[in-house]
Amino acid sequence: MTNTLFYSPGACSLGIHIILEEIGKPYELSLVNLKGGAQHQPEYMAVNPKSKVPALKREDGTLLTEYPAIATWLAKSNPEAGLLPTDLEGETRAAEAMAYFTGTIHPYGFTRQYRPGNFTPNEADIPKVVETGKAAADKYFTLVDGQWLGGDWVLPSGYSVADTALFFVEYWGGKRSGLTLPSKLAAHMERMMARPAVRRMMEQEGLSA
Ligand SMILES: N[C@@H](CCC(=O)N[C@@H](CS)C(=O)NCC(=O)O)C(=O)O
Repeated sequence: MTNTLFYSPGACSLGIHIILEEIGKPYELSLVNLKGGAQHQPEYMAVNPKSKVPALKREDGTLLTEYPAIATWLAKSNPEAGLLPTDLEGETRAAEAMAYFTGTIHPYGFTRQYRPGNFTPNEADIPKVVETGKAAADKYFTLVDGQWLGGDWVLPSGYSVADTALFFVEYWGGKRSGLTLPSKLAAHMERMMARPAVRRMMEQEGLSA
């Protein structure tokens, strides 16, 4: 048996898909059509009652959810891939970065834009919620850019799972929402898209560069 990633093309699960490609061991993909509402159908809810992707069904049959947890588990159970620092400070900084990208930028910058109805019961407020999301994403990107430590990757020690989490919000901002990414993040997104693992993920998910 192999690990199975429940994903939807272009959703935040794309970052976990990159990690699986970086590791390079066999895995399976299982499509959850978010646009068609498959996440709320009994078949997927029996797998993941949270109705979200990413979710990873592991070789032992157990399910793991939440991006930072899945990313950390994959990195630590495949140490030869070098996707997470092994020192306490490095691992903690990776957790800090992933928490911000997945727990702040994703919901308050992008879920607001893509699912505004989750944030207001009033139809008339929808355009305002979308605008608030765009402005928030801009502000968060500026903050991350301003705190950039100067290397090619999020952590000074090198490429890690934190880069995959930054990439999915950069991709949404730069390629889907029409935001202008600050220079360091724009360069990071390009660097990510040059990685063979990212190219393979994009091809498999049908995403354009
Ligand atoms: N806290 C979760 C959030 C996952 C999440 O929001 N996934 C989105 C796709 S990017 C989703 O499945 N949305 C479906 C829905 O809200 O109906 C994580 O970090 O993994």
